[in-house]
Amino acid sequence: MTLSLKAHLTGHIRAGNIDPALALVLETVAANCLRISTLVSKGALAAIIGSAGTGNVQGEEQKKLDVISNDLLLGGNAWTGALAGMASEELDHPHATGFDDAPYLLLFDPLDGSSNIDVNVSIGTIFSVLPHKTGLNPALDEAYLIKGRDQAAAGYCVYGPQTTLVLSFGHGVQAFTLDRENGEFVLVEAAMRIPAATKEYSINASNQRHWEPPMQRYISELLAGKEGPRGKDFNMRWIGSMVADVHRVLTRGGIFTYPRDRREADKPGKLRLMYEANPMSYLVEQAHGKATNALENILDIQPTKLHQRVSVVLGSAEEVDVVTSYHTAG
Ligand code: P6P
Repeated sequence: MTLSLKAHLTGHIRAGNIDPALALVLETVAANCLRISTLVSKGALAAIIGSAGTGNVQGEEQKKLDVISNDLLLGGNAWTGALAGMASEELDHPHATGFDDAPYLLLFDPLDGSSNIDVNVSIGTIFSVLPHKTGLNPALDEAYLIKGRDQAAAGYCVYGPQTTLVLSFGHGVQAFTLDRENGEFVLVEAAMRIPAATKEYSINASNQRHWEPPMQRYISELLAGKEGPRGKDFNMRWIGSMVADVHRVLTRGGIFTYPRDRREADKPGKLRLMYEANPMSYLVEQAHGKATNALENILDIQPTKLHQRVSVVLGSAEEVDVVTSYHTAG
């Protein structure tokens, strides 16, 4: 029996596992991801390739699809009455919906991996749903500074050979693949699980000389293969889109890391905590993996800034434990 996203959510509402407002948020995000997927699949035919000629709060050049996806998610999620506000990688500050008493906040990276857009490599949308603490102004950053462990839900949509939506609201991790013939996201995996052990790692090896010594030690041991201290050969993958690399880890295991870089002492890492690391870490833990900043669980980090960055080590528990042990050893 094929189960659509709506049927899946309806079953969990009936079982008392999710409230209707949160289910509505997830359904609306999915509908907007479908629209983004359609645009992405058109590429140059839709005149949406290339730079928008603007920059974002991260100091990064915005691609046209970054801006289009961001606007689509803002407009497409503002009307439901379930969200008090939204925060985006592409916005300096949050956008209040006007429903100030609504129960949730939505945070997103509208198009992760946009440097891959022009070369037809998988990209995606990453989202996090936080509880809205009434009394906190949803137009201000501080309403969003909630630990990742307290997320109500998290997920991503990867625009690749298939368009696949992966999400969790605390009852494991489910995957839904888009059936373009009827516009439905169909359940294809009811419980994604990351194997504890792996032989596959994911890192941008060109930064090797800038890593801290514990990370240099860890990666050199993987490279040493079966003759080295790990006693087995490893394979490496690096797509350059977190959403695609993490999807592979959730699907077949592995360890993904973007460690802090000694070139930028003021930045603890490249990836953003609130709308990249937290949602992915929530999914990874729900799938029996682990996610740390090489020192502590990412989900336990108390945010202090909306766009703060973090070092990320996530995936198969055995490997995350090795990396964290090297960084916390006296
Ligand atoms: P690099 C994409 O820009 C991103 O934020 C993540 O999706 C990805 O994992 C990382 O940066 C890639 O960074 O330095 O390899 O280009």
